[in-house]
Amino acid sequence: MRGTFRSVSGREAAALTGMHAAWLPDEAFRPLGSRHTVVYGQGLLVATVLDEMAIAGARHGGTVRHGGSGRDGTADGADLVLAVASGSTAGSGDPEGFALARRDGVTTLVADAPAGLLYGLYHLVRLGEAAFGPDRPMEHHRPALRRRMLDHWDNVAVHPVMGQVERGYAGGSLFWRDGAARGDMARLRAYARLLACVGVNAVAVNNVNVHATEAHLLTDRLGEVAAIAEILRQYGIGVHLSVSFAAPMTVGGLATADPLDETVRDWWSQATREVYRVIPDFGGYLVKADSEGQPGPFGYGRSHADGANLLADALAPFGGTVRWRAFVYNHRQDWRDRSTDRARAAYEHFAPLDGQFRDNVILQVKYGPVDFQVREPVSPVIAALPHTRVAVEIQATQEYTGQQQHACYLGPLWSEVLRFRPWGTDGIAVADIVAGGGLATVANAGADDFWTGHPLAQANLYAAGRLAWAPDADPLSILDEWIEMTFTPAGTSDPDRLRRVLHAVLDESWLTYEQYTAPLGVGFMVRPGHPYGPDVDGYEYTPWGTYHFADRDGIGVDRTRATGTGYTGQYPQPWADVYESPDRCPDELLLFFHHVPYGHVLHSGTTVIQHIYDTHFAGAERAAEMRRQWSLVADLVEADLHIRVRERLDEQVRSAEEWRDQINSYFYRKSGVPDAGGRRIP
Ligand code: GCV
Repeated sequence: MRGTFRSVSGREAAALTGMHAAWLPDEAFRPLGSRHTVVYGQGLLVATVLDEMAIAGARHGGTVRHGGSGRDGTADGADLVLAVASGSTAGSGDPEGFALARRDGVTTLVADAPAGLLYGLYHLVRLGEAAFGPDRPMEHHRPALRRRMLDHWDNVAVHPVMGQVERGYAGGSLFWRDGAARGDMARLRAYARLLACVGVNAVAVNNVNVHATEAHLLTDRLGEVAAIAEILRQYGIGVHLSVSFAAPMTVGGLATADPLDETVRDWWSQATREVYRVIPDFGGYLVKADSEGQPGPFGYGRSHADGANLLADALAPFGGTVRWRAFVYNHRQDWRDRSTDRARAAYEHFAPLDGQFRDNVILQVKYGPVDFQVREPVSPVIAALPHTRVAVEIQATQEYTGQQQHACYLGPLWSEVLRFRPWGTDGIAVADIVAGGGLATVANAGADDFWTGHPLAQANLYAAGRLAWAPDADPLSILDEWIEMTFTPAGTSDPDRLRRVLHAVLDESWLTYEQYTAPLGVGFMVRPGHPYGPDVDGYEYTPWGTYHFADRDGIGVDRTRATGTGYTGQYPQPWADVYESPDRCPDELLLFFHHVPYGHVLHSGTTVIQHIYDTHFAGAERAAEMRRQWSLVADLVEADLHIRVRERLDEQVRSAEEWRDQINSYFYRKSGVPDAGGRRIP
């Protein structure tokens, strides 16, 4: 018996015209699709596995047979067995895990539950022919992080300032268009499949800034969310909604949203009951409260624990989770006020609340204390709430890292964050702390034909999923995987050249971006509002709390306990002392923690001012070299993809030169110190 072909109906295929494959092109399925496969198990996700295999088989000459619900039959001449084994011979002990072995010419993948079978299938695709070579001893696989989420900052109605997708650089939204559901289910399915392939199991379908239209997704527009859930469910992905704390008033007509008010508690209970009636496997709520103008419990003199617990209590009977964001700070700061430090805010708000949150609350913390900069220290909040489930939030949408105009592979940055050990080398890593809360990634995909605007930005989406599954994976190996799964180099006339060039463009692109933008962890220096391109003083005299304090003598923010804002004291040892000391502080974070003279000598042996000049000249040169490299593969990738990347690299080179010249000129004029290399500074 074959699975029903749900994946491609004629109408849906037509809707996909013009869209480019991301990872998982047809070719990637050849090794599996040319085999004789038997699938055991039942349920929605097993049907998805059967679909995948049936389509691959039809394309590549193999066969697929559904062997029934239990694995009591034999392989029966099959050379690939995919089985859900209840009672677990798989032994991964995890509904998302699987075991894999090869013996006597048969590759066998066994999962405890259907989700594991689906993830195992994509694992086999990644292995390709290697899954069908010599015998393989049994290997067990399971995700390190339970919750692997994508947060879409998509608006339903086009926002007058932020547009269809807040900080979106990939065309429109995959979910919404001009106030209505987009309704492009074929594309949604294709997207869900890409996400399942990298292990994503949760998606929030609307922006954390919940505007008037979007507030109704919770109530009278719930059906539109259910339609999305219907597709995502087929790939093991649970739908979440961003909700407004003021919903009881704005959509419920109550006079208050006070979390301790009984009518408010009843309202949330009723609304949530209805959500689960319509979407029984609904994941939960995501909340941005008391932040950048969003309503929250402070308005009623209540704490964030009161606020989060209100929603947690409404969700608990149904097994749902509330993800409460820790991104809370005063965005109306007086720049003259040197006692307020935005970096301190999240810790000050949330650390004292440890132990007060319900079990189904996850505190979602941005990886750095400020805002997704190219370089920040890891947020001390992650280590400050031992009795609270914590998730770390990263940003695939490149708001501050080149807005998908610049190639900037962020896998190495995220890997550093996940491996960071807040208590020093003998302590546990961030990835261990967030094992239960997980990784939440602000999404970077949209309605763009290449999914992510810059086709190479797909690598960030891919890496976000894979790092959530395996936080200790080498980000460059993940890049290898993405290259193989996306470009199938073996099918081109020069696989090695293609692989080499993609690595040459992407491997160090994060560090290159860091080189030509704000130096040594000081951050920002971008145009206010959109924040693209250089503007050294753009944020300096604004209320946003993001300052560099450059004057004629030096630069940087003194966040020490001895003479500064005291932020270093939010870290446990050894970091509290390492960051406190300008001599021990890592070079790349020096200006985040210290205000130093331009002549301060870094560990690298160069002065701060010379470092600024050197890195900015080098960064712009490296951008030019990325463009040169890309020109070497015009014959190896699709023409329109090559052109799109080339255009973006042209912009990257232009922008990097602009950054170089503005930053170098600014600091030359401030300091009066000439470049030791005698290079031209305009
Ligand atoms: C969704 C930054 C962005 C905002 C974003 C906010 C957040 O400030 O510029 O667009 O709002 O982060 O993470 O909530």
